[in-house]
Amino acid sequence: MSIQVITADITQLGVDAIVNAANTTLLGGGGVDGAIHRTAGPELLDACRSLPQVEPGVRCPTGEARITPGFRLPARYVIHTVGPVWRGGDRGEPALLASCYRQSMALAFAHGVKSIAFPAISCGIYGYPPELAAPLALQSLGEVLLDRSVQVQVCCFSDAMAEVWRTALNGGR
Ligand code: AR6
Repeated sequence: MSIQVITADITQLGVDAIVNAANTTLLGGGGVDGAIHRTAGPELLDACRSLPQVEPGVRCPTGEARITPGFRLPARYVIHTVGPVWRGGDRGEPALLASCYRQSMALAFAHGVKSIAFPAISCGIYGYPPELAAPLALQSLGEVLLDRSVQVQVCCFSDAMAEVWRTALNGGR
């Protein structure tokens, strides 16, 4: 198992799959979602729109994941997952965030992905405190990565965010 923390624009990474921190509509938004759709081109929106709705307007419930091609991105696939909105931590947020990482990795394994980059899911617009998200995410990834040879990068958008994740990777030290 290999987990690395980097500071980069996830849309520029030449990995097999990048993960999108999307919303339940899967029809785009701000933050990393907006950047991924802009770089992938309009085909990505078409591909998302063609995914089935599980209830009106919802293509991916919170905590779940869906996969599409990457179109004009260097990455072959985009794995779209929907993190929880932070509401104080006692509304199931940790379990939902852990589920995002697990379901994204399950899709990656099913598609033969050998390298994957995650953004800091929920740590932007959705307000999840990075100091709480990072150890939880790394633990979830560690559990599914046992005995698997997949390269995982956590792609932070700032050095300050990367520092939080590196501290968590080093066991909080
Ligand atoms: N590369 C890597 N990380 C990025 C990039 C990028 N190009 N751009 C932003 N980040 P956010 P969320 C970081 O808000 O909190 C959207 O509107 C950002 O600095 O993108 O899960 C969706 O449609 C932050 O650290 O995702 C949803 O409505 C992290 O990515 C909502 O936002 C996640 O921030 C999801 O909110």
